[in-house]
Amino acid sequence: MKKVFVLFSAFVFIVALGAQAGAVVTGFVDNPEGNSADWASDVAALGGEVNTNVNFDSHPDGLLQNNFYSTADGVTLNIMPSTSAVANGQGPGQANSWATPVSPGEGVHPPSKYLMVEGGVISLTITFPAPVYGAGLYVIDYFDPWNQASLTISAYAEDGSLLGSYDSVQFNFQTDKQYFMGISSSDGDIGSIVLSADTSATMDLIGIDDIRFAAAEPAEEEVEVTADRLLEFFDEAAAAGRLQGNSRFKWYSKLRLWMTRKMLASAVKAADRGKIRKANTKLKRVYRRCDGKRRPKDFVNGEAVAELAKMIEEVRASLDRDSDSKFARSRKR
Ligand SMILES: [Ca+2]
Ligand SMILES: [Ca+2]
Repeated sequence: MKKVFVLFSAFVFIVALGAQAGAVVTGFVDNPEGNSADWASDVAALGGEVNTNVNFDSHPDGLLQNNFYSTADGVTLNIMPSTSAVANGQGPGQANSWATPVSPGEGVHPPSKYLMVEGGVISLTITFPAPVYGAGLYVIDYFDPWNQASLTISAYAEDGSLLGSYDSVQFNFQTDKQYFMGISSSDGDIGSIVLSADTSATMDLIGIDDIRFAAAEPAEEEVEVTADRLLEFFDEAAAAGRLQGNSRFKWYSKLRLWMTRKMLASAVKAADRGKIRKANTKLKRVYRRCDGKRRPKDFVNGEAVAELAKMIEEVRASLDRDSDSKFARSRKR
């Protein structure tokens, strides 16, 4: 009975570990003078490529056109109130820059086109064509020193489920100072983000500029070197004369090439039969005969020899991974 209990606890532990290994969603809102840099290094570490095109600079003045960026950058914007419009300048420019606490944010917004948001209940939804690792934007001239009108940034998966939601800090960013709010998800599963607030209590006007998002880089095609592929490579290289037996005597050179192939074939056979350790030992033996080191003397040489050695190491590493996962599976049972 005790044993059953121990096994059961181990099972629960493994299940808990599995759950923990899920996506990590992070908000970048708490560091008003450095949120954008924090966000940028986070999405860079995740492998995202940042798009900075959605900056309104080529957008005509006037009402926001939801699909203006949909063709080139794949982004759709939806703003409430819909009377919000693209304007040119430093920002809303509201006067009260003294109510404390004041934050310099990330500096005054350099004059350019931006989205001027009408006050009240507001929301900006940014939808991506394919899920992204993260997104963020600069809010200009935000005023909330008394915590009456916090801004919320939320990320949603493509199916509309909420991934995470983060509130702004309480500061006065007037006049026209920039406050970056960003969000990231380690799974790269953000389908849209929403910035929302109710600024009725503060009669605050804000601007939005420089929307950024980090698309997943196109995945590199990984070709795993298998034991069979290794033998194929050996035969092709030998036939093309790129791999030869290492001897100045022709007959001995042929013999060494043949012996090397025999060792390799026997390793591949062991791997195919699931005899991982045996295969590994044999592969190591071949490796030592083609690794370019003086001792023991290499059996093969030629221009393909370095690649052969590299491939053998790759196959050995993948055999190790296989045996590790098999070991883990047998332990779970
Ligand atoms: Ca701009
Ligand atoms: Ca303002």
